[in-house]
Amino acid sequence: MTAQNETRATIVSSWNEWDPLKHVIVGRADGTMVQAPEPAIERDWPDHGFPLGTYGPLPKEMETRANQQLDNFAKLLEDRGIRVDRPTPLDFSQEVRTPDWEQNSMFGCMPPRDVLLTVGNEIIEATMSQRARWYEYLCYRPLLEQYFKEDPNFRWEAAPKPRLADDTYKKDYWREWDKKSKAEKEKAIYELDWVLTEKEPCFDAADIGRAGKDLFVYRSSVTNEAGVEWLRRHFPNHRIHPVWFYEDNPIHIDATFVVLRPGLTLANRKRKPLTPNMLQFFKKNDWEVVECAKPFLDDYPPLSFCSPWLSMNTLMLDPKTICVDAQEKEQMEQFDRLGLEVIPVPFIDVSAFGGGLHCATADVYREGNCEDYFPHQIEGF
Ligand code: ABU
Repeated sequence: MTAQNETRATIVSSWNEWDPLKHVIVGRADGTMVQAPEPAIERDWPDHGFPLGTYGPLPKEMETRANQQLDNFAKLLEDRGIRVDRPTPLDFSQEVRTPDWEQNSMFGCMPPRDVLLTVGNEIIEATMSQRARWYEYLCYRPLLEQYFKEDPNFRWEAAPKPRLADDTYKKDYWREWDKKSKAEKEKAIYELDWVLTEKEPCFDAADIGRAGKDLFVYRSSVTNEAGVEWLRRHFPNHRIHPVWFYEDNPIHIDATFVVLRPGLTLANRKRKPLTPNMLQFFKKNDWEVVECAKPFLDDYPPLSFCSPWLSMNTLMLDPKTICVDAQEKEQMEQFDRLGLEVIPVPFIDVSAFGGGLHCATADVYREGNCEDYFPHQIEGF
């Protein structure tokens, strides 16, 4: 924490993705692993030393570069008067277990956005849906304990820990997926036939886009229908909108469909919305849906499970100011044309550690209240 921020009292509150940001968590790359295989995912990167079935730490020189970029980003935020806290990494190479399963490794703690969902004065630890990420919340416990002591109004919540036993997953999902024809994969996309069953609620916090009273929840490969339903029951005063898109590797709304600020969303140019009435909903409320620019990369970078669409994975510091990965020239130009002040942030080396600028952060405090940005609701959305 810088001297100017040392006195900022802890208040947990954030209702959306754009109000002035005053306090944020920025992740760390330390010890991040190429995860061991499990029913939810299998990494297969033979050209980079991790063929199917293998796992281990990402190379040290990659970790050093990623941490340099994360530290520089944290400093940039602090220099703008934003308080920055950091998680406490664990030994992610350790084997973990519950009574239901054993898993040969954990993952890391670069993307706090995946784990922590801030809605108003509440932070929820998401269920997560991979065994390697089941214990990831522990990296944030020192901070959450501190916030609990310092802010008497902070509501600290944890969604029900899923058992992630074998029946949480469709049997042999990935082997069956590889055998599917193009038409069968297409069918799976339309039917939301992803690896999770509906045995228990599962969601990643990064599948939720926050816009005051309205929360948009991506029915992705890591968030099932029961997860959406849990969120609906947990937030009775919000309107929960499940959304889905044309994508065969669906993960996280923050590289898919981003509510940028009142009246403006950024839509992935490839992952077209499939949700009935979704675009009409935004139109009816006078929100513009802008297709994102062409990303810098054509394909996934080495050892990364994150797509080139991290180009859209940005952090709003206030409704006019946006942090963008410095390599994404076309995306920055588009934001410039949309009237945003763009802050380029070198972040290319962080991708393999689990995401971009939005993933690498979790809101603790933004000014502002819970507003209704969508007074015109549409039946069935
Ligand atoms: N955590 C964001 C990853 C999204 C993507 O790979 O497209």
